[in-house]
Amino acid sequence: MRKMYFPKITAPIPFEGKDSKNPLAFKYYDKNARVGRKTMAAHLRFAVAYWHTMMADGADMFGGASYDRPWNAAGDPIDRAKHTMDAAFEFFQKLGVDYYCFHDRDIAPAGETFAQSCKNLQIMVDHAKVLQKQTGVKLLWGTANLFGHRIYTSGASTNPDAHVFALAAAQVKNALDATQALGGENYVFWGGREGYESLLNTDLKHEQEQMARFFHMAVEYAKKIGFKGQFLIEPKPCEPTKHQYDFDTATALAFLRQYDLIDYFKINVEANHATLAKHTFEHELTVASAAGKLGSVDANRGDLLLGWDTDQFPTDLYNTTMAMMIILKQNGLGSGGLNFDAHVRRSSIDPMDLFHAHIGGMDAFARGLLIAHRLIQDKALSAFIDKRYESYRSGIGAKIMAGKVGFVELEKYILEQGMPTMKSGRLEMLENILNDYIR
Ligand code: XUL
Ligand code: CO
Repeated sequence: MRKMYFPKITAPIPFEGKDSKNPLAFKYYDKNARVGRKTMAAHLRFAVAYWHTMMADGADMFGGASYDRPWNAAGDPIDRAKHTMDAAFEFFQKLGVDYYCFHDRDIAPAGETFAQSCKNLQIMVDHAKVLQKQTGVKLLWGTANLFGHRIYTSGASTNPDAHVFALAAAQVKNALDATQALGGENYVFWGGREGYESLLNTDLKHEQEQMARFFHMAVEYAKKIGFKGQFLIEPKPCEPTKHQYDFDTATALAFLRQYDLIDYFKINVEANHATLAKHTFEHELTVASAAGKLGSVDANRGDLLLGWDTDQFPTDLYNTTMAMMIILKQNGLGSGGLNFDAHVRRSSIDPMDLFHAHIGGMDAFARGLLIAHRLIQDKALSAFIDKRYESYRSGIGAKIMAGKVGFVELEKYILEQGMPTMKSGRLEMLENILNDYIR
């Protein structure tokens, strides 16, 4: 019989409703309950992030590993990877999530040579195939770790050395093969070291052209192997690199348009990356959605008092409500989902904390979904916004929107009509309405 890694959980986490006091039960996430036309599971499409949940050890800049992780015992690296994956699928099943996400180097250890790394990945893809079949858990997205190995210190596709560019290409080729073999529904590019530290040693234009060339190669290769998943760019302004090229959603969209890549990519918005870019989570979601490019979400949060990517589990109902309003308004995330790119704190050493963390995140989003659904149904906020812009639906506003007037006609209009009258933005009233729905 296979070893159990979470023996204290003997059945999948149940839904017990909002009056339950059981910390190991969902209070809001009722997988098969319908909200509008879809089940909660279909709206939310939760995924577990393999790197944080299975691989993180609690280390920080000032100290080594702190977590107890029974699957991470010493021994042969492939055996350890298999134990880790067995533990992962036990966790997915017991938690009741349908998806997971990984980097190539999370699921399979790097070898002494590139060829060995590829072999290791193949072994672990075969292992994952069996576990996916046994459990029904699916791959939301795969990606390649192009930032951990020291060779990528000065970037992967943006590296000044073409030899490193080639290595990154070879690695992504294999990661794409792995994602396809496992039926991955998306493939993510997060360019942690695709940026620069100083212009004293950097040709910025050259690096951006390299990056675009790299993405075109990925598109070509996906076509060649018949990969139908969605390509996603995950913006972040900095960390580890000082100036990251995919700073935020607007920057990434402009890059994609400039280099004729816009048709092949959507955006994976991460909450903590948004706040690092001095945006709100909902700003980034809205910018992506307005462009028809919101593809998926890395669901987490930062810490107001800490200026870095703390990747905490999402618990803030304002954030999850706003996020779900944007997602509902665009009719869902398509092949994307809500991936908990989040880790427990250094002091949360017990594997059981992984359940508490994910239950909290899932309930926070389920609650956000329910609140957002009611807000939308009641037009509680949208009626105000609709009215705020009503002047564009008739008279001079309709003419502006139809392109029928220019500066000359508008000057004439003002000379005839005089000064506009001001209207209140009513933000305090709207905040109160939001609070009425959140309570
Ligand atoms: C890093 C980050 C990554 C990406 C995948 O900040 O978010 O884990 O999600 O490479
Ligand atoms: Co992320």
